Amino acid sequence: MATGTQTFRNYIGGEWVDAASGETFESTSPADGETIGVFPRSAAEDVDRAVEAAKAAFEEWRLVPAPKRGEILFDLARVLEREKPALTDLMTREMGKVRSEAGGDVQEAIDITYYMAGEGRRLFGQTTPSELRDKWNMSVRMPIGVVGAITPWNFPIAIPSWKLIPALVCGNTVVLKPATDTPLLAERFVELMVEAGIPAGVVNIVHGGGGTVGERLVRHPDVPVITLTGSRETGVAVLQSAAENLKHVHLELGGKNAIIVMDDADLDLAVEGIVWSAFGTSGQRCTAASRVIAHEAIYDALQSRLVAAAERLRLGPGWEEDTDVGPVINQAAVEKIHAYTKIGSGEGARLLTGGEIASDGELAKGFFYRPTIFGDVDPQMRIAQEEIFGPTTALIRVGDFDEAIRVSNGIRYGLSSSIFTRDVNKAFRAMRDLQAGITYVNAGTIGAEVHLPFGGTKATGNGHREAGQAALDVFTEWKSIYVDYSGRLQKAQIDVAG
Ligand code: UN1
Repeated sequence: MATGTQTFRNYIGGEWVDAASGETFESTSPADGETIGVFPRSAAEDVDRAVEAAKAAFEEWRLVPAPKRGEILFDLARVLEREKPALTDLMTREMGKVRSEAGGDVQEAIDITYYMAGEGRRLFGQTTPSELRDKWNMSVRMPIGVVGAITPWNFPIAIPSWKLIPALVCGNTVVLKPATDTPLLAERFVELMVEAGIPAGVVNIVHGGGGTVGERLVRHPDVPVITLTGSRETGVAVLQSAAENLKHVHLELGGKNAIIVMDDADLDLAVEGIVWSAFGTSGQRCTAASRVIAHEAIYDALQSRLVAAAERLRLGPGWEEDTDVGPVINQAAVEKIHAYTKIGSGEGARLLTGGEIASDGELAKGFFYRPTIFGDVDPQMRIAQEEIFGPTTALIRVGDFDEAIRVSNGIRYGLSSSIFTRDVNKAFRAMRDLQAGITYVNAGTIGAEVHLPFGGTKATGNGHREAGQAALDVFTEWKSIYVDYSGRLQKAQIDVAG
């Protein structure tokens, strides 16, 4: 796959084009600073052209029978499978995650593409009896129009696929604005869609920043649906900007997910689950476990095992087979993560391991941060309340199950949650009482599968879910249809006698 100083373009109305201004930006690897490619720095006029193309294409695409739309997506799934090794390799370079996780990211896209392709032959509505004789009642899902998809860098293939694939099978067209940290992965994804036979104008990609491209997409009157995965602050701003046009807005925002470890837990399993959830993807998942709530009876044992496990993790570029933890995405991320280390120490939490930028040898070329664990953390400290989005986790000691649930829920977010226990009653109470969109029992906080709804409560979103059947609700609007075949004017609620 070509990388380096190659210049890439936007894809608008079936053509690869530069930004109207001719301006560009570079994508570089967070592991070693290598240039990945050069991309158009687009502006409002590029978005306007893409929306115009998507709007025109919608009139054709919405009429393509859904099973046919599904068939194109089946072809896309096969193309993605063929390209999985190349996309995986590129992801270790452009985004930085380790090879096995990069493969998982691509696999999520393959999974949702197969799942949603099948939806082309379902997209079920309802039929229901009428209260009147000789009358037919049903509801159908209607595509909405142009979907503006704004995607993050942490799942550079999976998250665009969660948004684009269901949007397309439902009959919408799309303008994708990918994160400026991972433009080549998004560009390759769109190239593969073109290869699979998605018609011109149905999918468009416009590269550039949130303040220009994203902002225009969110305000554009011909984009009725916005789907965003990003920070809480961006989500609030998007919701406000979109309010003027009463857009449908789907938001997938932050998390401050906790793993509860009870006194009866399998501690070895819990340690594995915590290390995977806190330090996998260098902690850069919305679902990452940035808090560990430990029962006081096992707190000390858990702490020492966790610290030992974290110190065994090897930092390095994602493409090296023996790397456990890759880089974080950019300089700003390193600075933010390190600022939180200082905040945590300043608040009186005990830094047990990590807490520093890793710059020995080759690591100096990239953005590496040592897996960091704070102990004796008070649930109200900032490091236990705010999303850090890095390899940092906070150990909190609790006295019993009820306190564990209270602490887990005592945050503004509600994405993922987890409990390690062998007590089936406690497990079921946790499943009921944890205020989160996702609860795991005897597993960490990461690892959602595509055929269940994904998203969270409270400040994690605005009530929508992506993936699974729930995604169809984001990308369709219900229409209720009444057909009267009595040949008479029958009045609902009035002519109901017999
Ligand atoms: C995200 O971090 O935004 O469950 C998505 C998981 C992954 C998806 C994470 N399947 O951690």
